[in-house]
Amino acid sequence: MPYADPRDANYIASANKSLAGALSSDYTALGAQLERRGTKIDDITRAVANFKVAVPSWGVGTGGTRFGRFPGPGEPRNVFEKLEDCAVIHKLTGATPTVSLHIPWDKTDDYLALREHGAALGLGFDAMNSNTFQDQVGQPLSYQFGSLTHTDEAVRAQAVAHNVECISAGKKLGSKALTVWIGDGANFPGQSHLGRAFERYLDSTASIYKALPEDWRMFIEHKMYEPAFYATVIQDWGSSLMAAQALGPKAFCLVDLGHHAPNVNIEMIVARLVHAQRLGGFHFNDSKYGDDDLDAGSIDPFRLFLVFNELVEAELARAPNFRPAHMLDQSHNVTDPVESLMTSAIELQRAYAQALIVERVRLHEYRIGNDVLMAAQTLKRGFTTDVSAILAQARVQKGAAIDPVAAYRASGYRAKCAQNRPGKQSLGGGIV
Ligand code: LRH
Ligand code: MN
Repeated sequence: MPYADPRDANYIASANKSLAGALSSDYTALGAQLERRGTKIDDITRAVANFKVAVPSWGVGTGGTRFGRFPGPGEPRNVFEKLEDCAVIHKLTGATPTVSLHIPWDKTDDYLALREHGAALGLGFDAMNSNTFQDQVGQPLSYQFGSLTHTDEAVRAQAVAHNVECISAGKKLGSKALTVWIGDGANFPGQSHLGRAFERYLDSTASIYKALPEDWRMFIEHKMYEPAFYATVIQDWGSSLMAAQALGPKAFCLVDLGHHAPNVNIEMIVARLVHAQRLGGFHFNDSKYGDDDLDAGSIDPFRLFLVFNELVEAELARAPNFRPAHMLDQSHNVTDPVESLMTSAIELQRAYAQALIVERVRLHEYRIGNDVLMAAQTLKRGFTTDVSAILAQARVQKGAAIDPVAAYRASGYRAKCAQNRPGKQSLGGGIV
């Protein structure tokens, strides 16, 4: 298969040629439709073009479950190759200029060289992710019974030191945030003292908080269950908010969409965290049952739209301290990770554009008048409007591809990687 670098601007321009005509007529038609609703399409396109979401470094390799992992061809073998794949995603979508690293999965002995490699690829670094949910080879103390909340002070100190190490790596990379997700919890009633475990969490994270540079933020990520199956120390947004408020103004709550029980009203949680001025950001993905880490917008796009509806309401209200960091956090077990991450970034832009075109003056009137049906219909009209032309136009304005997946497939990038990156056949379980 002939190969063309999908990151090359000329390649992208040539891939767009045959699609430009159709896009222009679709864009004009949608523009007329929105004009009748009092919305200027170019304003929406500009906002969508400014929308950014970080790619998880751990998402460009093939993911797995505890039952197994089926490595795909040409997987990245180290963080430098991961960045090359992330650059493909950004060049073809124009929406993912930063990468969120996970330590020690992305540990390297030369973070400045990594920063330069990223810069050469047009990439920066988003929140750093610490990992005290796995034991590393040669690690003195195990995290089997917890990390930041372990009953043994020495294990807690080891976990704190790891987080401080992530901050120093992030400083070299130009990152401005640390995401702390821990799996600490209990599998059986009686196994741990629920109150004291939380106090140990506050004590340990206070030490991490002290190590944060002035312009950094700390994102606390809650999760209902897994790997703990009875009680998780930071199980829900309430525990996360209590911790953020106890730690200080640099601590915020991060909402991973998959970390809630089915049918939990996540947009309501977002509205509350906006009100509390503690919404730090998101790990976007989708799920039907548990923390399935499926592609964003692939299972319940209406729920994603309702989350972005809250974000647009907060934006329009100029909510104080409102600067959410958007990140994807997905595991790609049966698709090409590059295709899934490109598609997911675009589904976030779709939800954002749909929320931006909602006729809010009309919606407000129906709400005040308790015209319930028309209020619901007016909101839903945003969701039922096909905004694909706006998303593609925003990509063109960023020098990206009108049809990223088609351009990616036609480039032969994956086949090239399969050639250049002889496979590593680690068939074990686990997400990476
Ligand atoms: C935990 C989580 C967390 C990451 C991990 C890869 O489920 O969402 O954000 O550290 O996935
Ligand atoms: Mn997550």
